[in-house]
Amino acid sequence: MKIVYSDRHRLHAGQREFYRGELVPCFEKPERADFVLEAVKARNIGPILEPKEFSVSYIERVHAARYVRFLEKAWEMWSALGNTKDALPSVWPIRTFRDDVEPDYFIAKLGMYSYDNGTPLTSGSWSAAKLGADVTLTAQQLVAGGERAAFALARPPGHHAGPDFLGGYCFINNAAVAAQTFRDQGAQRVAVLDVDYHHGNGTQTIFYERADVMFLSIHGDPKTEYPFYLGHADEKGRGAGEGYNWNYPLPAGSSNAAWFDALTDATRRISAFKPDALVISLGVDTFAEDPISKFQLREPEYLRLGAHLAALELPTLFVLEGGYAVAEIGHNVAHVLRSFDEGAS
Ligand code: FKS
Ligand code: ZN
Repeated sequence: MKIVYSDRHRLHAGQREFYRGELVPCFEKPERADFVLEAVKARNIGPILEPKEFSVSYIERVHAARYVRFLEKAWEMWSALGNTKDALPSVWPIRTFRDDVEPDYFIAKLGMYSYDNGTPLTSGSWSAAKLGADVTLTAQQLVAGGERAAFALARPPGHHAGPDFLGGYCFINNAAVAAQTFRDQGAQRVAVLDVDYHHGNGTQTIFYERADVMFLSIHGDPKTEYPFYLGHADEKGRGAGEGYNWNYPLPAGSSNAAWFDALTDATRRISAFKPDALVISLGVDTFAEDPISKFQLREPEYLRLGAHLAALELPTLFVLEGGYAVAEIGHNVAHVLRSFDEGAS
C-alpha cells in the first residue's frame, strides 16, 4: 500500500514531559517516525509519497475554530512573554470553574485547551501537527480515490485530541479529520477502530452523539491506565449516537487471547454497520516490550491483526498513533501493513 510521509514531522520535538514526579525526556520523539519509515522501506510496503497541503477548514470540521486559532498562535504568544522553553500547562478549569470565558493569560488559555501536562507545546508543534493532518488527508484521498488501503505515517499522534483540547502528545485528531472527510466526500458511514494501547478519548468525544461514524477502541482499562477518565465499557454513545460507540477496556497485562476476542467482537460490529470506509488508529504500544504500556502483542499477533483487518474487505486508512519501544515500533507497524496487503484482495 502507499505510504504518506514528510520528514518535517521533526518540527515537533518536545524536550521533557512529567513522569512520576519528574521531568523526563519525551517518549513521543521524532525517532519514532524514523524507525517506522525505515521498516516500511526495508519491507517494501509500498511507495512513499509527500503530503499535499490542505486548508485548515478540514481540521475545523472536527475541532473548534477557536481551538485551532489558539494552536496557530500559541508559540507566538508564549515566546512574546520571553519564554524559550516548551510550554506545559499547570492549571485547568475543572468542574466548578468557568470555561466559557477565555482568559487572556497564556498559561490559563493553555489550561483551557488541554487536559494533561505531558504534552509539550513547542515552536514547531502547530506546523508539525498541521503537517500530520496533511499527511493523513493525503492518504485519505488515496483511499477515497479507490486505493484498497493507505498508511498515514503521521506524528505527532492524534487520538487523544478532542474538539477543543490537546493532551496525550496529541494536538489534531488525524483519524477524526480523515473520518469526517470521508463523510464530507460522500461516504454514508465510516468506522474508526482504535487499536492503540490507550483509549482514543478524543475520537470518542468528537463522534459520541453521531450515528454516521462508529467508534470502537480496544485499550488498557482506564481504571488504571491513561487517559483514566474515559474509555469504560458502558460508554455506548448518546442521543442519535447511542449504539455507535464501543469500548473494550482490558486489564493491564491481559492475554493476547483476550485482546483478539475483543478484536473479533469489534470487527463483527464493524461488518454489521456496513461502513463505506474504515480508519484504523494504529498504535503499536500494545507491544510486549513497550516501555509505558502493558499488553503482550508481538510479531505473530501483529501479522494476525493485519490479516484480520484485511478480511473486513473495506477501503482502509491506517493512521499512526502511539508505540514507544523505539526500534521495534517500525517492525510492528510493518508486520500489520504487510499482512494486511497479503490478505487484501
Ligand atoms: C507521563 C504519563 C502520561 C501519557 C501517555 C500518552 C499515550 C499517547 C498515545 C498516542 F497514540 F497518542 F501517542 N502518559 N506523562 O500512545 O496514546
Ligand atoms: Zn497509546
